[in-house]
Amino acid sequence: MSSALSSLFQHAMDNSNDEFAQPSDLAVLLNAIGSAGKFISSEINRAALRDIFGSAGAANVTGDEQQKLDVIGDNVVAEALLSTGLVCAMSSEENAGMINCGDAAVSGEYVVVYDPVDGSSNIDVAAPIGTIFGIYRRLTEGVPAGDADILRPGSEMLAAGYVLYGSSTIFCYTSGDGAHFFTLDPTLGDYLLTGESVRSHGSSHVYSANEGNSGKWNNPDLNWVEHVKSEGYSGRYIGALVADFHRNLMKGGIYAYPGDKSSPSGKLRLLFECAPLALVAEQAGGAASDGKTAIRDIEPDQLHHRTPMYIGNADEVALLERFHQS
Ligand code: AFP
Repeated sequence: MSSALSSLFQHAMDNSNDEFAQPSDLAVLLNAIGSAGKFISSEINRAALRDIFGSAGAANVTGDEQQKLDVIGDNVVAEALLSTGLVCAMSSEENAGMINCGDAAVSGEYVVVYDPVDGSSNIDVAAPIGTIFGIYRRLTEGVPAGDADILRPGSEMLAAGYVLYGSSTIFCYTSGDGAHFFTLDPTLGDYLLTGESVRSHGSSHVYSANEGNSGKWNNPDLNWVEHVKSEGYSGRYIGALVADFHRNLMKGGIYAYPGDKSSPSGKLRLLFECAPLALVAEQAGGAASDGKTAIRDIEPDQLHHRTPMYIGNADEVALLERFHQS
């Protein structure tokens, strides 16, 4: 059993299961992401001092302006994962196609999808951002991993989580047996257990949405938001999914990013953002839906597949779905 000061690595060693090729693989993969997270955390803390604020001067594949830290974070996570030799395929929000995994494309057992710096428009104003990841076991054998290994629903994910860079740095993971939280002790340089099998907070009448877009929303979402406001809900919107999600998990609430008249599939990316957080939400007793279908049941048709998402307290997600039923 984990003690109160269990490290991330030790905890992951104890939480492996038969779906991993080797008992230590989960710990090795999470340790790699955690190491990248420490580096990103340190870079963020000193971003203004090191002139790594602001735009990298290009847009990513889905048209979002890339920040310098998006590029740094993307490379750091990829390098950390490649160094494990366990990863046969990777894809991130910042890359159009799969990332080259070299020899491990044939021999590696795992596929990792990630958003290295979620909410990157928050960087320049020292507001919270995060890294999101999901891990699958590969399907193919003896050939370089390809689309069949990576274009899969979240229901097939073995593990997922995020690193939140806020007033402290939090590492969250699930391997299908609860959602566990660790806090980075900057003095020790280690993530220490601060919440095991955490349960999503009960409803506390909070919604997180970019209501500035409501002029383009469809009736189900307009009716829902009018309803929650008439019930006296509070609005809380940080503008970084990881931070909004984490806040609502701990304090109760629902995050909503609907599709709308100009973007029917919304903004969020299924593989890099939605499916991993949906697994965490479900493991904490919450839920995630596109309004009708559970997020983890959606089959991606491309790496950058977008979907509307409503995620958080299960009762709040069920209420939202009732507005989408007709
Ligand atoms: P980036 O990862 O490109 O910074 O996008 C962040 C994000 O996908 C998600 O974290 C936010 O909740 C959402 O965008 C904010 O979008 P709006 O600015 O449209 O509210």
